Amino acid sequence: MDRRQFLTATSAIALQAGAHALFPNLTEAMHTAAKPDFTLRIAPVSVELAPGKIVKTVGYNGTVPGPLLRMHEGVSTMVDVFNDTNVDELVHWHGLMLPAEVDGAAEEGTPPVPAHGQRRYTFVPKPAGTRLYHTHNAAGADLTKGMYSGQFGFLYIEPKSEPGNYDREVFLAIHQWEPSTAVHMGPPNNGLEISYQYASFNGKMLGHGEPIRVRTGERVLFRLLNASATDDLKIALPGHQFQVIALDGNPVLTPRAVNILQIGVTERIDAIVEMKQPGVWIFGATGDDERQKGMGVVIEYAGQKGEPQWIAPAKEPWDYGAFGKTQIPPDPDGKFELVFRKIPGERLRFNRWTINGKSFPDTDPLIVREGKRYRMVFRNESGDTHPLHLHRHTFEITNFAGKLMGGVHKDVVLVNPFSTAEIDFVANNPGLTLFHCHAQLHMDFGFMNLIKYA
Ligand SMILES: [Cu+2]
Repeated sequence: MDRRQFLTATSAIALQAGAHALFPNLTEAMHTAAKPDFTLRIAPVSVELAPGKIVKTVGYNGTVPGPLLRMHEGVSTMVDVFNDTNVDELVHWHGLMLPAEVDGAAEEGTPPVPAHGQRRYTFVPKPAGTRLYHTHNAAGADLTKGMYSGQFGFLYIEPKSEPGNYDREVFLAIHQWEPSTAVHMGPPNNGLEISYQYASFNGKMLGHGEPIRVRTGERVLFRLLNASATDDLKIALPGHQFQVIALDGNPVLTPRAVNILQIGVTERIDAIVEMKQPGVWIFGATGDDERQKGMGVVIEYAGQKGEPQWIAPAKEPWDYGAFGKTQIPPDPDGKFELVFRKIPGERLRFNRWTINGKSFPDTDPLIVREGKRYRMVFRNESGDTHPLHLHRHTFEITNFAGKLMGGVHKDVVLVNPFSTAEIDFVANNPGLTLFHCHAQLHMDFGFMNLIKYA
């Protein structure tokens, strides 16, 4: 470095230092303005489900589930997403009422987070409650992608005030791992189905994570998420009841105690459990096979020891109507009758799915007018259950399996085999709106449609 270069360098440093000294608040303000509230990094991750059982997948910030994002209702929030993978990604903010440009579905026009690139999502989170974020990529026949991967996490939107009638909250996300195609299920000419090798609560197989340690008399609020790519689940905690207070994060009209929780893909259940049966228990899937694959977590009371106990609960039907009220819903302004059918083994040996005889993207979009109330009538003419999800809007279940009801507001409804469900929603968030079956295997093979505002 000659003398001239030296002077230039030192004066630049002096200038920088001087600016900091003169305008400390300004530089700090500039820094803060650019600083995101959250950063998510999509990257390969190894998940140790149990000693020696390591699954390689893609997740957020090196953990599965991804970090719990706590946002505040109505407060503008910035999330920087970095994508360290070789494929364009999409982060969908599930259960939020967002503009289509940030909702996180390519079909609605949200731009992707480019491979080895980044993108900032800025939005005002609402409504309050237990939400989630997850990839909205299709997987198709590639069982490492989409929701088969570890790309999911809780997003909790704090309400402006919360009654908080519990001692503590525990977030639990359930996932299934190592999918493979299986031909043994369903009718003889059925397309390929999926079966899994392992399952986990919060990334650990039953018996391999830390137990949830509780004290007698404690009221624990479980916020549960089914983050399986394809399967609806039933879970129980022997000797205890679940006081269900919210479904899909929205408080229910009639909180009610049940012994078994049924939870469809991406559904959430908020339920309080009063700890009054001292012991060491398995909180897990009612199916023996699923528990053996790891679907569960140990609940350990203070001072109690021994093998975790499982007692099979008596069968109990799941009925959304139990958490609402019987009512004749007001007539909607418009009605869409939608029939769901399966065409066996037509897409890459997987089943093709149709809505009124057509598969996405060859479906006719549903046209709505802002401010009007619409009813969607789901007729499931297949032997599978379907978790129907509506983006960017909340709906009310107005008929479940032929019974009129109200008071239950959700963003996913699990429709039973050869059964029906009806939902009402108000078209109050203009922009392209996707609705689809949330089972990855169904949405990727035609079970999807768009709602357009006139
Ligand atoms: Cu489905």
